[in-house]
Amino acid sequence: MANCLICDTTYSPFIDFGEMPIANAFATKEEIKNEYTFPMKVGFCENCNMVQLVEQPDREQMFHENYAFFSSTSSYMQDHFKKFANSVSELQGLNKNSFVVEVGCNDGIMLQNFMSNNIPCLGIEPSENVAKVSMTKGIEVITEFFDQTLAENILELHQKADAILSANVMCHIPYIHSIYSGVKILLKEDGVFIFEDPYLGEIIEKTSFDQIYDEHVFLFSALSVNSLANMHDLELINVEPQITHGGSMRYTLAHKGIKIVSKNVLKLIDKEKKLELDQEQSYLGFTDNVNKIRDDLINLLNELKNDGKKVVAYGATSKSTTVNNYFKITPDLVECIYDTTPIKQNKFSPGAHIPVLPYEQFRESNPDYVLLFAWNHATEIMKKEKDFMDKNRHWITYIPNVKIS
Ligand code: JHZ
Ligand code: SAH
Repeated sequence: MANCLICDTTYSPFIDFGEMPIANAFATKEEIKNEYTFPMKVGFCENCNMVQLVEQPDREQMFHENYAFFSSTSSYMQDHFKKFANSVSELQGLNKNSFVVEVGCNDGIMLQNFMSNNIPCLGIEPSENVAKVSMTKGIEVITEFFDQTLAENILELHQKADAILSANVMCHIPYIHSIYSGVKILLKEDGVFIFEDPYLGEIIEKTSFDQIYDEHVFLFSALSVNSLANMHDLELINVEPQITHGGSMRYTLAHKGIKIVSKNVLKLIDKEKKLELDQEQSYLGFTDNVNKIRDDLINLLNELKNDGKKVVAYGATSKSTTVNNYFKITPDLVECIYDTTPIKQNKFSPGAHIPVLPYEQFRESNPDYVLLFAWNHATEIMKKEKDFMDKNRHWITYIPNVKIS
């Protein structure tokens, strides 16, 4: 039994992944001797509808000066955040007198667009190495964790915000009540708080279990975000599905009673109730679905190994840490992972210790099969590798089920 991080109700986990390492702790040979692990289990709170990790490592173990995820590694995501920023500017009529705050700005992939339109902005980013990249783009960044106290400090130096934005960050924060309290005091009367995160409905429908790892403490739905917003006198006023990260949802919140609530909100809440995302029993088959993918993938990898085929992987994602460790994929099944991120290269993947090599060596490795860990970027990556992946070379994907193409 565990207590809900949102409403303190007790609940039981519905899936147990066993011991898991830090998803982004790519390690040297020395470092793998002292790898940290934690028991990774996920549960559903029937009272407030939040799906959540039972335990999460301390935030400093995940977000620090050697954080391995740099947002701008995908050109599709660069375009996505440009459109996101433009849509906020239009919605709020932003100009040189406005103020935008982004929580978890990483390398500046979103705020660079406000900078180039002369809209004043501030990034909050505790991971110093990625924050530095933002700063080199001229963005003002506070290298601390956002919470209520920081919101109060920001208000001593700045005006209230017309828009508080965040992408793939809110679902990382167990002390979410302090975030919402901070938003409540930092947001102008007619301001908006807009954030997006992987969407629970998609994760259940596609069995995209690999969205579950240390950083993702919450899997949000309109139901759970609505109930959290109400606890802070905020109102969920819009929901917009996104195709990013395998299926995300963008939530717009405002002070209660100030803005018109879109019909989309009630529609999505109704849909979630029809799908029974508000009932514990809906989550009970999830483990069986994950284990079916595991058995199919492990059987395929063993077959390929016995046939003497060369199998490598593409994209040392955070998600792949769950896949490799829960499925027990070892370097004799997948020789190495190619990735474009320098800080991950020439290190070992967390827990499974598969070598991560520079992307530049991918083609010369001459693989027969390529396991696509960055499946959420499939369109971008498959287009980029189209000339190389000829009829003798195949992609392997595993969400929603194992497929060779
Ligand atoms: P990607 C991270 O998840 C962590 P990850 C975090 N918790 C989160 O929520 C999302 O991001 C936002 C590489 N790559 O985006 C770069 C190539 O090599 O799926 C990355 O290492 N070639 C904050 O880690 C990885 O793949 C390419 O052409 O699961 C992609 O990681 C492309 C496009 C990517 O996020
Ligand atoms: N928004 C980017 C980055 C997501 S990575 C994108 O969508 O690609 C998640 C980021 O959240 C990390 O850079 C991490 O350092 C940051 N983060 C974690 N906790 C935070 C907090 N309390 N306040 C601000 N940023 C935080």
